[in-house]
Amino acid sequence: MEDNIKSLIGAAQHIVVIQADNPDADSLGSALALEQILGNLGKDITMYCGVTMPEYLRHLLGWDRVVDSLPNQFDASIIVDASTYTLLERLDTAGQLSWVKSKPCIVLDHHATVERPLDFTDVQIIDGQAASTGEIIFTLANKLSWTVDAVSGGFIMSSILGDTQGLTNELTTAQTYRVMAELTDIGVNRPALEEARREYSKMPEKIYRYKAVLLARTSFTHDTQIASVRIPQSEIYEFSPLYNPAPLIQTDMLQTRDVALAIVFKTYDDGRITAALRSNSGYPVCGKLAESLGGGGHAHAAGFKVTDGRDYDTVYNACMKRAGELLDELTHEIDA
Ligand SMILES: [Mn+2]
Repeated sequence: MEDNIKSLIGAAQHIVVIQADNPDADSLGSALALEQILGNLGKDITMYCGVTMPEYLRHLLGWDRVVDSLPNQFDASIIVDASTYTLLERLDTAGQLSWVKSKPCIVLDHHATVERPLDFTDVQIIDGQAASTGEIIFTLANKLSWTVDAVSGGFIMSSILGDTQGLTNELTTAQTYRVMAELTDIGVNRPALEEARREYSKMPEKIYRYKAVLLARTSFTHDTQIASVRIPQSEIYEFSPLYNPAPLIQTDMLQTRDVALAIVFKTYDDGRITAALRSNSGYPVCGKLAESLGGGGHAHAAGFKVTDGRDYDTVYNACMKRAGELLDELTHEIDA
């Protein structure tokens, strides 16, 4: 597998590194690390993502070199942190997925099970044990004797810290700590990375005051097990460009005693309703709840979108009813 990658990269001069339509610190850190590592080998690298890099990722210097259209000419591509068609819709819609398909393509990912897996690529390294795609790149670089310097190492460490939420979640393994130690040895400074990240995620005063409004508006229902809030379109337009309102309060909701599930509804003037669902460990209800309303996701993080004209009260009541049932089922399982 590594030998295939070595020969594909060796034969290519201009390589496109592709992020899926949900960029995060892992995908961007992986793209920037590959840009640095392969750039040092004399390759020309273009970083692509169909979606604009969100504000909170802009501490990763070089984010502004990511473009949203493929170059006319390239020799090979590397897709990072994704291995599904579902997350490459922008590329498909732009009519450019066929360009990717017509040339050698490498996938580096750590999502073990995905819907609609990519089936046209030449080599795939999909390691479900790796905490992040950055960790896979570090291992690959060592095997192929590609030099990881403090710059590319910093991007790799950022990708690991992003997906493991600072080495705190279950993705973190002993190997993750080993990679962190080796990155530290080559000069990567974690405190400096953390400081840069904090600086870029600071909120403006206007958002600080808006957070108080959302906290006051939060309802606690179902014996305080469910925290929820509604954000209307006027507020989305006013505040979203400065800060994403859901993460602004969802963490605090989940840090409130007895709360199992945190729901942020957004309602739009055209009737569209969306909901972001997050739950505490021990309450794996988000995916099922989202599915019951036509959405999807993971056990502890999911979402849904309603566009069929049902009004807010109807959707809210259906969501709360199903959420209550799912939480009660869990409680009963624990009792039994
Ligand atoms: Mn990842």
